[in-house]
Parts: sequence; C-alpha cells; structure tokens
Amino acid sequence: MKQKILSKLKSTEGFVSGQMLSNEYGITRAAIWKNINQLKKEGYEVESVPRKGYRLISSPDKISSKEISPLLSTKVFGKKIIHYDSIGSTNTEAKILCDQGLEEGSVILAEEQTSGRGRLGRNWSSPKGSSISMSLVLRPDINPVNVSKVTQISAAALSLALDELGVSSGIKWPNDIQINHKKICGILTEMSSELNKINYVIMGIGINVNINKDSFPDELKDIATSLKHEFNREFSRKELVALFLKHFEKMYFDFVKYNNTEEAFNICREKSVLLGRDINVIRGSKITPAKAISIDDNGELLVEYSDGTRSNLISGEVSVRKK
Ligand code: BT5
Repeated sequence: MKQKILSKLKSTEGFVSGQMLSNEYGITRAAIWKNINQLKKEGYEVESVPRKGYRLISSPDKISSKEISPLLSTKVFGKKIIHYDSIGSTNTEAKILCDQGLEEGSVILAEEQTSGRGRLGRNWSSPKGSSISMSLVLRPDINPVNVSKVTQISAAALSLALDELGVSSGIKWPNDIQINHKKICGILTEMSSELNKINYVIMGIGINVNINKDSFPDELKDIATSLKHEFNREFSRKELVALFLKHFEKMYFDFVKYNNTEEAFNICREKSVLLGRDINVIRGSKITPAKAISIDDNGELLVEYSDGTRSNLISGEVSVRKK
C-alpha cells in the first residue's frame, strides 16, 4: 500500500487528496495518514495541507526498489530489487538467495556493506549512503568457461552509464573502472556451476559515488577515488544504478542469446587504460614485465613478454608500469 501511495504522490505534480487516495485504494483516510507517516519516517518529505491533501516534496537518496523502479527501462534486470540498509556482503547474500531459487535479473542492493569482498579474499570498502553495493543474479545457459566475459560486459555497461552522466572513465582489465587512474569501481564475478552447466552467476559491483576523499581508509587514499571527489558535486546513486542496468541488460542478452560481445568488447578496448602500455603481470609473488597488446574476441588480455612470447590472460592481476 505504501508503495502505491508513494507512486501516486510521485506521479502527481500538486496535491493528492486523502479522500481520493482513500477511494482509489479502498482504505480509510486514517490508514492513508498512517502510511504517509511511515513514508516520512523513511525519509520522504511529504507536505500535508488540510482540505488539499498530500504533496511529495523530496525523496531520500536511497537505492531501494521504491526509488529505482520508476527509473527503470529494463525488462528483466531490476524487476525484483532486494534492498538492505546494511549487510555483510551483497554477493554473499545473493548466493544464499540463489540457492533458494532467486530468479535471473534480481538485483541485491545495500546502503552499506560491513564485510564487502574483493577478489581473492581482499576487502571492499563500501561506506553507508555514499557508495553503491550491488549484486546481479545471472542464470546464463552458457559454457562456464565463458563466464569471465560478463565481467567485461559489466565494465562496459558501467562505463556507458557514466558517459551518460558526463563522466569519462577508463576500464582497467579485467574488473576495475578508473577515473584519473584511480579506482572508482570494482567488479567481483562469482559462479556456482557443474562441469558444463552454470547454476548461477553473481555479479557484484561496488561503486564509489558520493564518498568524501577523507572518508576512505588510509590505505586507499592514493589508489581510490569517488565521483564526488573528482567532480566536486553529488551524483544520484539511483540514476546511476538504473542507467547501468539498462546498458547491462542490452549487452548481456546480446551475449547470452546471440553470442554477440562486439559492442561490449569494443568499449573495453576503446576505454582500456592498459592497451599499448608497459605493464606488470602479477601472479602471487611473481611479477613479469610485459606489454598489453589487445583484448581479444574472448575478452582475454593478450600480452607480450620481453622475450617476444605472447599469452592470453583470462583473468588476473596486472598493473601499469611506472616509467
Ligand atoms: C574488486 O576486487 O575490485 C571487486 C570489488 C567488488 C565489490 C562488490 S560490492 C558488491 C559486491 N559485494 C561484495 O562483497 N563485493 C562486491 P579486487 O580487484 O580484488 O580489488 C580489491 C582491492 O581494491 C582492495 O584490496 C583494495 O586495495 C581496493 N579497494 C577496496 N575498497 C575500495 C574502494 N571502495 N574503492 C577503490 N578501491 C578499493
């Protein structure tokens, strides 16, 4: 009911009368008033004027279903949104829900994570209300060896979404988005599969949106940045989520239905911060200098070592070599 009343308030310019809401939804005016009070508690600013009714003045900057759903242009992704004020990790939560059958396209979002995860057991920092922590549920009918491609698709989709907000970004293969060579987004793709069949893939994305530079932990201050820090203004997190889902849905279905990754991989090439550069390939404690040559049609990074041999990296760690 709250959601219905909110939608009505959002789609109406002026006041909506309590009587009209009561007639439309078949509940008493007292019940309408109760729902409005609940919305106020959630951070919605609603003006109420006797004989005129209710008017929505402002909505909280939340990445909840109520806020994001009206902005969505997707058919599958975001039709189901599960939102938490605080959670350990959206990827971990998504796994639990996927084991219980959560459908493809579902999106888990959190205002903060208390144990956000990066790759290989690393930490991901996601402070409350100023970052986006999001996990998408995918159930692609593809060979598990091809799953790393969705990380590239996701990076391309986020980069396109940022373009729409006037923000130009770089993609650092395989899973980072950067602005001015600092990380604003990391992607963690995890999978449950049998030998030839995927049960599900969880694609986790963390984005630094309105984080103040001094709110980053010390160890991240030199390597991380946020949209707010780079552009000196706040960005709408819900708008960014909606734009991302739009671009992701298109390129994801191009891939899983038509095996077409051209658009996504072209974006990854155009926006790559690695191609043509001297890099280090890092495997555990072993660091090998190489040159980043290209991203191939499998989304793999082709590198050339100093002895002239070449190899394709499927995933892993690379860094740009400082001159
Ligand atoms: C990643 O790992 O970049 C993947 C991050 C994925 C986070 C999302 S949030 C939603 C979902 N739920 C989760 O629990 N995780 C996913 P990796 O490439 O391993 O990078 C991790 C490294 O990035 C850390 O060791 C830090 O150096 C750095 N880092 C941590 N938090 C950061 C932040 N907020 N911004 C920039 N860099 C960060």
